[in-house]
Amino acid sequence: MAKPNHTLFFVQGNPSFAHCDAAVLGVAFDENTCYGRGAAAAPAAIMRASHQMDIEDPLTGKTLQTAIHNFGIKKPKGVREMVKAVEKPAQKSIEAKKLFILLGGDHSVVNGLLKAVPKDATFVNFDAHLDLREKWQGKKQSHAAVSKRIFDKGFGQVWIGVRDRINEEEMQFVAEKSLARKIFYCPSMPKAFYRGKLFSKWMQRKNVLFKGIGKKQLRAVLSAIETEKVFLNIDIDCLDLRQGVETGVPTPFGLTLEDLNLLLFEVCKRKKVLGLSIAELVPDSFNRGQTIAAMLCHNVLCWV
Ligand SMILES: [Mn+2]
Repeated sequence: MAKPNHTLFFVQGNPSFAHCDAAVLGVAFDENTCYGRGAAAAPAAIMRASHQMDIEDPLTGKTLQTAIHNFGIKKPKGVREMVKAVEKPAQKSIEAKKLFILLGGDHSVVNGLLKAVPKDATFVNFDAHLDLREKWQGKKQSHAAVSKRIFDKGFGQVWIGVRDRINEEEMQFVAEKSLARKIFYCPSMPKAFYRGKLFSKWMQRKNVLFKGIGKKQLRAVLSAIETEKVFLNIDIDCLDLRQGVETGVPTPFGLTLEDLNLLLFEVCKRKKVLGLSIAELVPDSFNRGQTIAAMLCHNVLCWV
């Protein structure tokens, strides 16, 4: 159950599900990581950090009025229990047309969404990684294979923030399934990027995102999302490390906070957002990453 400090934005109370506009579930689970641990502590840290924020929409100046039901923070033992813990609250929220906020945990928590999200929705993945491996370290439900699981279920996907180092297995899959136009890169050296042998073969030049995303790039991203309904799937490692977030698989370069915000704003404005997941955040002792994550939740709540 939600404890007083385990609520999103509101210190007291927990609005009943029937009377809420959105619902949040925390999943303290990081068993599926392959490098840095600590994401299990993120849900509580993000909720705590949210209490320190001014809850005003930066664009309208209005205070956030959304009633958010809290499903609490689950501590599942093992993948199967984790998937089950996510499935019911996700299904209940999405069916009742309430924005579902899932706070991981490692990225594998998204496996719990696959039954709940309707098939006519696109997963908009903000991630440094494609996560398109068939399995990783022998696990099909690894955080490094989560996009492949989404693909297997037949969902559309778009990736934003993917970096230079992508393995050949994933690239071949991208070519086979003609996914190149769905992937937007944040390479370390955008102009030199295409001289690299591996990349010139697979990728689309117009999909390289430069800092300070312009109208043209924004249009390309939006047109790659082919459905009205979307689920926003944020792996916090989409952000450039210099933005101050700690994460399980740190990857230099990536999206700035400004660009991530802009992309979220445009998607919220133009699409029907069913929910939002934030995964792979490792809370830091200065509360930077968890405050950024709380802000992202807040912004999406304001903009949908
Ligand atoms: Mn990632």
